[in-house]
Amino acid sequence: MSFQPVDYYGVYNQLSDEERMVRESVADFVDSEVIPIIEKHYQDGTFPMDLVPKMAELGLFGITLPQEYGCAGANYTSYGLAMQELERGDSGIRSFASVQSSLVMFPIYSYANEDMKNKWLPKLAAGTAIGCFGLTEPDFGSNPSGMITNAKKIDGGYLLNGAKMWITNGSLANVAVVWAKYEGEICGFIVEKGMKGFSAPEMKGKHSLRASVTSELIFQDVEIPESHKLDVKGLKGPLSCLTQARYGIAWGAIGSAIGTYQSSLDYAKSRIQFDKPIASFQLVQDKLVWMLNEITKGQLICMQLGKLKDSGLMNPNQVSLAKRNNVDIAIQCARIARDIHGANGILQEYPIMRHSANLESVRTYEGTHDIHTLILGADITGIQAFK
Ligand code: TGC
Ligand code: FAD
Repeated sequence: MSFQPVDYYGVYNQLSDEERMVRESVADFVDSEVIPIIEKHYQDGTFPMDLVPKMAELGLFGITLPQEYGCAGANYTSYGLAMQELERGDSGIRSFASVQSSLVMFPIYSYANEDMKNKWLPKLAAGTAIGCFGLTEPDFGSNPSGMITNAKKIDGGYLLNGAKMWITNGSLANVAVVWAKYEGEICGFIVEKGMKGFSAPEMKGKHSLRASVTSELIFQDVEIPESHKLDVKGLKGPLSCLTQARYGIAWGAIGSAIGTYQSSLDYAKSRIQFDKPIASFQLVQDKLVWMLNEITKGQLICMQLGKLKDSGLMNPNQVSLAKRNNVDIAIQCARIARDIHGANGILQEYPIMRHSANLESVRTYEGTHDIHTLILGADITGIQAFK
């Protein structure tokens, strides 16, 4: 089913021609290619690999990076709009594009040498290579600075040992950006599929983000050439990538909320109880208005965040506010949508439970809701409350 865009405050009127074109082309792609097939993949617990070349053709991988590496060279508002539309389809599809763009292509572009950029960026942009990002470990999630994965110097490179967990696209990936301690400092390494001692078993049994592959990464004496080490030291390396990805998630969550809102509005107008559409009842209208109200506020946050980012004025704490707020309201929208759909709300014919379950992961990854509260708390009080 194709819906009219949700744009109560006319924010799309402010878009440039290019931004408008990106949003509309990704929206068409989601309506025609994602929504018809996603529920089956969700049920089967598979990622729809057929979509990868089509997403590449739309320029969705590394969309903000320069054309010399095969990328679209678009601005960050366009990137955000693309993420919004993808997540209107499914958080797993947006996750795939987020990881590829913000967590793999961004660090390779920002911190790798020219040979590595030329080797990987064009393939990642074309979707002929897939990437993943390994930061989280079994015992270090919110506190990545405690990681135990480590690199030791050997002749011509490094020996990598350790394990990562919860890694999106891990088993699909041809290349992994992996963070490990070297001489006590966090450093980044480019690890390639097929390197001896590197394996990426898939994690099974998820009730959330089922149309997304999640894996462990295991490193047993993996020899990494010197040229594969990234030129950045400390936690600011991975955190700089997370700022990019969290920015996309803030927009994406609004897409998910739009998905559950549109389905609710449509359902409320057609579902008859007591001889009237349920949309005619005040309590149902109150729920629909709450959803629209929060979506509109979330859109305004994202539009302003995009302007700040495109003008180089955005700071990471502003991204924390947007990610924290927008994911939270998207979860509440999914909960209200379930209510409005009655029993039908639990069926796979409607996108509600899928969005709702997906958002539970989105609330946790890229910094939990509470970690973003603490980031903002530290920013406004000047007092860190993490430890
Ligand atoms: P802290 O002392 O605050 O900072 C260490 C250094 O990093 C700098 N920094 C940043 N730089 C760039 N961007 C940011 N957002 C930054 N935030 C901080 C900071 O200035 C400092 O630099 P320097 O030069 O002084 O060294 O670090 P901390 O150890 O106290 O930790 C802070 C905390 C807890 C906020 C941080 O560790 C954190 O964000 N934890 C959450 C972990 C997380 O988000 N993991 C995500 C894993 S990846 C993932 O989930 C992908 S899901 C993908 C998908 O499927 O879509
Ligand atoms: P924990 O850190 O153990 O937190 C548990 C609870 O304690 C949370 O509620 C948290 O807010 C709270 N808590 C922790 N510390 C504090 C504190 N100081 N004060 C108050 N409360 C606190 N990681 C990657 O590196 N790459 C990926 O591609 C990736 N993809 C993912 C895909 C999925 C589907 C999921 C679910 C996760 C993914 N992650 C990935 C991991 C994700 O980033 C972590 O799960 C997240 O950072 C939280 O870590 P944790 O699960 O270990 O929770």
